[in-house]
Amino acid sequence: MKLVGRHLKNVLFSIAFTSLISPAVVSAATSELAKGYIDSDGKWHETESLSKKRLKWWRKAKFGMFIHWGLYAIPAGQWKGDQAEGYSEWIMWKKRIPVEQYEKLAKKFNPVKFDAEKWAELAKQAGMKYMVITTKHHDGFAMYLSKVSKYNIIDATPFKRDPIKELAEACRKRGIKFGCYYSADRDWHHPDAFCPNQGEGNTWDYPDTTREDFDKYLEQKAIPQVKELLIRYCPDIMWFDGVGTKTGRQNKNIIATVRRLQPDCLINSRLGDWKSFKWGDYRSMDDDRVADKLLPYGWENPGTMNNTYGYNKNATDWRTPKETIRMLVDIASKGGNYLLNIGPKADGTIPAKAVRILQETGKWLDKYGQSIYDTEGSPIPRPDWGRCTAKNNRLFLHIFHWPQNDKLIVPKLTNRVKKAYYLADPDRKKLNLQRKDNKNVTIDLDTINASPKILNDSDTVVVLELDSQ
Ligand code: H79
Repeated sequence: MKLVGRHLKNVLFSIAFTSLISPAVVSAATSELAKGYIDSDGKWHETESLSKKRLKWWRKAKFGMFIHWGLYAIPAGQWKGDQAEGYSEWIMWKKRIPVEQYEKLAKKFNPVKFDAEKWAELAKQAGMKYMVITTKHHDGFAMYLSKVSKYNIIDATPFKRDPIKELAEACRKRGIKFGCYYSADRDWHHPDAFCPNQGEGNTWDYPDTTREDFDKYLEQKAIPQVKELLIRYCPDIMWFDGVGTKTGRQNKNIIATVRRLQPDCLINSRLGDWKSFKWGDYRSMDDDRVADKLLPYGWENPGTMNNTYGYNKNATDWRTPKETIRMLVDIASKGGNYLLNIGPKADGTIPAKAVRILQETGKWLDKYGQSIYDTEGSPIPRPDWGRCTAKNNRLFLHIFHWPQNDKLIVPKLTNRVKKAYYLADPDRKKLNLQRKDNKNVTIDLDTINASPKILNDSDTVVVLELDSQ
């Protein structure tokens, strides 16, 4: 009950709403409560302002934890002695593992060291404001108690605990928003979720393409499971992963399901075409991709630390904490969010390298967080020394490369400038400013007199206060 809390009204309403009223009958009259409405053709309608309202917390949050955890953590990128590079969550597809064999992994899945409190605490320490975890990846295995399919963590593993429930509670206790990743387009376990157009379906167990009936899969499994997630965990985000297998009608059906049951729940853009931003409240860029410039809508980088989402014991190309911090700054300077992924191990622990990255980033955010949270993208062109973020009348100048002679040049700023100081300087000692002919502003960084405590190897931040916004 505690978990349901503030959502209770919506859920109770929605249950009544979905069971008593057929979608076609619902009119604009109920739109206040449902935040949108379904017309007589069964189409979902809503306004941009509704989406903006829903997005408010998310735009401020900037930094979230993505978690890829499933049966694939057991092979961890290695199958029968054979290495599989990259995405370990794709091992079933890469090695064409028959359903019957892959299912056996469930019997071995017993992550006794899993501790939801520890994971949520780590996210908090890292300065992350939301968490999104895989509830079902492409392998079709539900990481929560599902009545829809026995292929789930309670019914099929010796573990018999529901990590999604435990994490949702641990996050909410700490004020961290909670989201469910759900792979709607692919399901290598279900014979009807074939996705032939992408060639990324399970063709080894189900080679007969005439059997494919995507509607059947959606009706039997995906939609009922999405409903379970919405009602049981009241997610703040439904993070759909897809590749455009579904038709417009099928996508709308999924969206309407979410809106009816959890009107405030955010939906990412990966319904329909992977590349476009046609559906949902905000845009998820391609895996590991960052926008090249400031975008006029909410966007997110679903990023890995090491070119795999699931735990891969062979992964070598780990990013450093410094690179991670700079990535976060780069993303914020373009108005986006960073959904940084971890791939926990099959025993329930988080790889030490990931923990270090998170802790170091958290330490930096403890000091410099106000230059990230609730900021907007840069109003000036990208400077060669680093990045810029902004909030009201303040610009945050993020220095990645120290400028020659300590002279930091801020290009193309038309506002009048008031003062500049190091963000980490408790005395806010003013730095000298110069501007000639209303052109670039030059700040004298005065490193000789600056305390070493206010300089940072990953990113030193200088605040520039402007006269007006
Ligand atoms: O969950 C993570 C990925 O598993 C998932 N999205 C993120 C968040 C994802 N699903 N599809 N894709 C990513 C794109 C497909 C990539 C592929 Fe490949 C390229 C499939 C086959 C070639 C990379 C290399 C994945 C498997 C082999």
